[in-house]
Amino acid sequence: MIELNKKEFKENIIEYLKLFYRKNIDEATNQQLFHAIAYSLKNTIIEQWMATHKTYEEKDVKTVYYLSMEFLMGRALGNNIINLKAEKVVREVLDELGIDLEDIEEEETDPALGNGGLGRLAACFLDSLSTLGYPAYGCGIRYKYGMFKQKIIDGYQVEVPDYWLEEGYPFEIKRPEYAKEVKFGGYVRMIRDEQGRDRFIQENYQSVKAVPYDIPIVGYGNNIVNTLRIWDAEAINTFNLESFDKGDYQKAVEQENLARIICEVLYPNDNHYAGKELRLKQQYFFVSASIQRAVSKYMEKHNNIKNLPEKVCFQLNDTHPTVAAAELMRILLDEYCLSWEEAWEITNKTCAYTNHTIMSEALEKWPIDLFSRLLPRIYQIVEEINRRFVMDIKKRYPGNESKIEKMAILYQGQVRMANLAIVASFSVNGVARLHTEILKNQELKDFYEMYPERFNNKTNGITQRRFLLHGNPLLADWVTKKIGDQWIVNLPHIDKLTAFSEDPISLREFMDIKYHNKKRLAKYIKEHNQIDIDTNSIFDIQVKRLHEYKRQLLNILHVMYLYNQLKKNPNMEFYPRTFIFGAKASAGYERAKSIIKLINSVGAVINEDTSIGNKIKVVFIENYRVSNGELLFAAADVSEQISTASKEASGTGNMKFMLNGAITIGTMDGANVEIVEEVGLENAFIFGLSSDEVINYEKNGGYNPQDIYHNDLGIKEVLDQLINGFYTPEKPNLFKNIYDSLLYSNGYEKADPYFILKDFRTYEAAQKRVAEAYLDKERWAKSALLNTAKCGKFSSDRTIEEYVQDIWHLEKIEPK
Ligand code: KOT
Repeated sequence: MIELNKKEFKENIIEYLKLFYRKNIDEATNQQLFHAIAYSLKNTIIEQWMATHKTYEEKDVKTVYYLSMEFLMGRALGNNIINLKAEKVVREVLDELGIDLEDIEEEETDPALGNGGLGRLAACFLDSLSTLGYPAYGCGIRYKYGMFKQKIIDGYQVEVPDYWLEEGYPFEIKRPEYAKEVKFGGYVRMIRDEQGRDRFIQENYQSVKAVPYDIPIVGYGNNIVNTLRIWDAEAINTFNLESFDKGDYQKAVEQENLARIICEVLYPNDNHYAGKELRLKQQYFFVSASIQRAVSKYMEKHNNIKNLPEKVCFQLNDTHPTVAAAELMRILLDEYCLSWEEAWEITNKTCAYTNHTIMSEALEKWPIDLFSRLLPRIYQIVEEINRRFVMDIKKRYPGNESKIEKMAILYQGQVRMANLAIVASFSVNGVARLHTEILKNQELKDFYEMYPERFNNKTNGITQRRFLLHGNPLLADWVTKKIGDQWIVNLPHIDKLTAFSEDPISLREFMDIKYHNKKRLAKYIKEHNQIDIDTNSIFDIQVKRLHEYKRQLLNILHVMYLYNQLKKNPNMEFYPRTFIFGAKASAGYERAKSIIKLINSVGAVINEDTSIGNKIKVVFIENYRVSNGELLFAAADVSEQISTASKEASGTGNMKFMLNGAITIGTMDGANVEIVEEVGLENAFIFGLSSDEVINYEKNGGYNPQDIYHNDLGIKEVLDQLINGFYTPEKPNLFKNIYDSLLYSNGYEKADPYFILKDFRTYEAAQKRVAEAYLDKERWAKSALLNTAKCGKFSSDRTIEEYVQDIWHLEKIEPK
């Protein structure tokens, strides 16, 4: 076991401050201290990292490469301290130096190389892979600008660039020795080589140099450190004076520009395909570099490329890295001169695909002209994959054109990436049981019929190390005191808490901790929003990306409804409630941005209205991200998981709240179904249309929200307030777009496509049950505690074990 040595750690901090900044401890800024502490910690991490890779080499292990456009890592310092089990030593040293660890952690900007659930899932998976001792690389892009920082100005979202590397990132290491060239554009020339084989040569292309940066992923207390490898682009060095003479000056400039822009920025779209050429460049860039490197690494130790699937698996995190399959084919065909059949067999045994959404606007469909111009050789290969696949369809369904229409990879001038991913992979998985069933029975029905053995479910999970041990230390300590610390690496153990669910003293302790966490959040809100909130009120929290299907609108419309009721009847029975929202909207998603403005406008009016006796407060948390997420989950009483049934593939915020003892109000969607199955219907507030009902309405052209509007006065009053200037007298038309979307169809969309009015009354009734339930403090405490106790299934450790068992077949490396 390589452990953090107290004496060395302390000396290193002092030494680094001198070396980097010419400062003594008492002169250094917190930012400088952060860097010195992070580097000192890295000393230990590096030792473990090297030892891990030595073991991997000796054992010649099989490795999974998790290919993802997004890794939403969040801050590393606190997490690394926890996973190194070094908290005690670090705190002792910092105490001796008069430094407060929490202050130092605040100095780290969240690396936010992801949008939301998909990117955070990748980060949780890396944590679990290391903790469980499985050999893995995360492969992604070193975006210069990550997810934008959100400012709320006058109630509107304003996007501010997130230059996360400004102060340098202490945990990364540049590895120029593993750089790879990635080629774009040009054309393909076929030549016949000396052995009489056809060879395909890409000519007149532009290329960039992909340079990897490695970030350590520390396992929990097991000496294992895996790698997140993110690629940066540098110009290939052709830009010298000679170029003027050669006439390729233009090309040299273009190559430089390409290198400059390719990793510039993360596309801030969640669940949405924008079809931008630069995005496809990003995809091919990191995929090509990762696959080239994985193949070279394999060939350093093995002599037969045909056994690649025994040692390598590429997991595609949604369709974004799907060019991986064609890139691997290219390498096998063009560089290793395998036959098509040989190359295809290897590719098909090496690639596996995870589907994360059925939202049609998220489906990647690249125009063929763009795709073939940018990736001419890759396109040829896709064409051939498609040609052979269409032959298979025809053989299986003679004369059935509709099968080709639905399943072909190339169709009507587009490359359909999901179809390519399914055809090229040996495994296709959804991310929650309901989602996988919808894939099999609806969205991907034809593929399921053709390849039933490929389909499987892997219900998502989250890491309890970050979202309980780090994010909620009071509760983590209490749990450990009650049942021991096994839960940290084996979350199902937390079920032992069930034994305390009838014990009044334990219940009081549990709720006391919740209260402390509510105070911590109230302090944050006071500092950031200048709003005083009642820590005895119900903290009702919805934090996630802003998307219409997630229905933040349903939530705020209900708040407006409650406010109307209270105004009319100030003495009505009403338990004080604090509605907390946090959400970023994609920069170009106008309706989502209107909803943010609506939430803020409603808050501005209600929070100032003394006539309702502070019974409702509405808070919008600016710049929701991993770090303030940890505070929010810990402080929640109620977890809002209210997506239109069938739309949320899984959700993972739902699990983070549950782990921290919040009770779900939600629809039977995504992983909510499995959450309720674990905790029991009596310990959640479920409402709304089922996914079957939603799907049925959709098949039959939607429903008519006008009936509801005209017949339900409470709803009508709320909707009318969107267009009569009730919340924004100076701009009465501000929310007309929202009003219209709820009541009228336009050329593209049906009226109320997310069934907000349809579900309004059942939501309202469920919220009433929440309010009533909260009055019985002991009953509530029991439910809350049971949510924590029953969340064992939702650890990403369980999810990873299932991926390993069913898909990756990795060998577990035992701690040394
Ligand atoms: C799609 C396109 C671009 C960027 C992100 C997506 C995306 C995100 N697709 N699905 N997701 C979410 O993935 C999470 C992890 O599996 C799920 O929990 C969540 O329900 C998806 O919406």
